[in-house]
Amino acid sequence: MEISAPATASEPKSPSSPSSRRSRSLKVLILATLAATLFACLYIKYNPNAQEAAAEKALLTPTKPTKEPTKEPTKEPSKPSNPITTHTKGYTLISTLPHSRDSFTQGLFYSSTNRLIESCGLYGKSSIREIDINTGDVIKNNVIEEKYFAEGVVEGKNNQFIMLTWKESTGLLVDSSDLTVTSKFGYRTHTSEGWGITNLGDDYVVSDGSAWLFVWDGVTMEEKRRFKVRMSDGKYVRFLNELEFYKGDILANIWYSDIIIRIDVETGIVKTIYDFKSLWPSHERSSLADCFNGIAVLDDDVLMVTGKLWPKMYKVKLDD
Ligand SMILES: [Ca+2]
Repeated sequence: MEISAPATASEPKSPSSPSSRRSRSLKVLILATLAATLFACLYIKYNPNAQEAAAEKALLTPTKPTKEPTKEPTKEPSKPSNPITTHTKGYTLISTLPHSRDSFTQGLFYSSTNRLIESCGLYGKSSIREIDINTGDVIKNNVIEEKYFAEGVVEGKNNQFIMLTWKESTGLLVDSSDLTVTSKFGYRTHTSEGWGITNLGDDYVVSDGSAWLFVWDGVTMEEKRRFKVRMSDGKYVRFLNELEFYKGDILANIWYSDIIIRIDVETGIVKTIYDFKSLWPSHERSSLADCFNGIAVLDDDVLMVTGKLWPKMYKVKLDD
């Protein structure tokens, strides 16, 4: 009986060198990697859920920013396609009348019942008063609480006047018949201050000493929109103070200047600068007088203007 030697499992069926085995293993590895990549691509391409998961993973994976975020806008605000050109104009003086020297004028308006109403500032001295339109005499004066520095004032709804306060973020509702404060409301602005207020249809426009104007809803007193006031070249105009609605636009005193600007309410662009430097030239003023402030429209064309602690009020007509 012939006995053959048993073949071992580990014995190669054909002889090969170690280097050729490594080369073959490498090829297998490369082919396997290519096949896996191809499979993954096809899987993602034809599986929407996988695409979504891949996109979400990319969003959630933090990436180091390549540069610091821009803190300030680098571009100027875009100019309107049909820009308004700012013009400088003057005024015509009609007449003058006395102005109480204790009037630190913050707001001035002429009511629908033909009453000239003025608000006066300073802590402990703030008041709302009615002035005789013919003589300049103070007919009625109501001093308000010491903690409030009165600012702009305007005619409101339901026989009330609305008066702002400087840093108290509080609006005062004033009974128009006796000028007493009947209630209050809170508000917020860009600077947290209140400066000027006037009508805009059923709503109100408010300034806060910055370049912003705020449109408040006439019923809720909530802000509906805000816009920045700028010259036709794009430069912002700060320190907007007392306001007045005039022929569809807004007039504004600029704090510590002798000009009144006329603002387009849709674009915020200054249409006209009215130069009042000659009204009471600064070199003629006493040291007691403060700045030009206070605008009231008496009728279509006639305005009353004055200043804080100024001895006169002036009826003027703006040049066309
Ligand atoms: Ca006014």
